[in-house]
Amino acid sequence: MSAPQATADKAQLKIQKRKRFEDVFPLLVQELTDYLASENMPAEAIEWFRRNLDYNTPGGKLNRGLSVVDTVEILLCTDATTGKLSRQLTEPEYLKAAILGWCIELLQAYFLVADDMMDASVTRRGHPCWYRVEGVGNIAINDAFMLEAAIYFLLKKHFRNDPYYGMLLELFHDVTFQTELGQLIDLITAPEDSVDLSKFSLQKHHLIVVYKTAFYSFYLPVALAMRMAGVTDEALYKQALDILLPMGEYFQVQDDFLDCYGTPEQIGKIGTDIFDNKCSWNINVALQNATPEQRQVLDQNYGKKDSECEKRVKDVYNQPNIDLRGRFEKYEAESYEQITTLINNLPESQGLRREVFHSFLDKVYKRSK
Ligand code: GPP
Ligand code: MG
Ligand code: MG
Ligand code: MG
Repeated sequence: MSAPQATADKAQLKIQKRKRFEDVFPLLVQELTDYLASENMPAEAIEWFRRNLDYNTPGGKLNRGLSVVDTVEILLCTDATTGKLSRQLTEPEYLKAAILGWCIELLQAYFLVADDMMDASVTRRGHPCWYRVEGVGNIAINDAFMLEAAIYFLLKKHFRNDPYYGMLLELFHDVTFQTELGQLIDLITAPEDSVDLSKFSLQKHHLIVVYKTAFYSFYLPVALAMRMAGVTDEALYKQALDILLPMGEYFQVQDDFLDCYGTPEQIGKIGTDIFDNKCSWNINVALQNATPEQRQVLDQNYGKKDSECEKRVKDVYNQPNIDLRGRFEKYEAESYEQITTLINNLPESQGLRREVFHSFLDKVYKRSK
């Protein structure tokens, strides 16, 4: 097969996988809304919940959800001798993996609805943020809670009789708490009324991003899949964590970079980090390399909720001695190299295959959205 043909086949397979996964979501919406109906909720409430689910859950990249399915497939279907996939997931196996995947997408929806209010964001996935939709406003707070509640409803319905049900609950609870801790540090490091760039550091940034992003976006999909695949050796979870946290940190640095350098058409959202006084990767790298004059510009214009000020900060980012684009490209290449080394050093076992991590890294490397 020619190389272009192989690439085209791979792209086609990706589209099919996404479609199959997306097709599961309406079934879950049906189960959730049926429950409201069985509790005699008014039609208006059922419609509201359906709209909340549909507006906020699908429509993203679905990396987290698809990674659960891919990981379950690799763990359950790889032949121990050849190291190659020797079968496909059965329909019931696929469905369970996809439901776990959608539970992470619901967790993500819950976080994003709330995060957009906290960050005063304007758009998400190319549409107005949910709290900015006509008639929604602060009801979005309750809607976020309901997206979270949907996770536990679905887990109970589909996994209650499985021996690993308790572990799934524990994972969702632990990771939610960790994400909230990350969000807390993210928010209190970015007070609205007092800009003090001397409080920022890459060390602080590392702590924020591991907690607010890496646990739920990278560790959770793989750990859920490992539970479903029957992996009980705790050491393997630790090995997975040691690769997935650096991968999650790399992903959030991309998010920070794209907040400033991605176009709204690409990333589906309008960057707010400079307005919001965020301890982002960009500002930390700029602070490390700024001349005293540039530092003064940053001190006077960062976190000001003003487009002119934001532009002055971006101008500093683009100065040749700071060159954020260039530094990001270097960071991206080095991170990829480091994470690949971590993956290749992993002792291959039936419970944890290198392909799980290669496949996840492939989904996010050099992303532009
Ligand atoms: C991403 O930060 C982090 C989250 C979405 C976690 C939110 C956690 C809560 C407990 C609500 P971000 O603000 O940089 O994301 P984005 O750029 O997508 O707004
Ligand atoms: Mg945000
Ligand atoms: Mg945020
Ligand atoms: Mg961001």
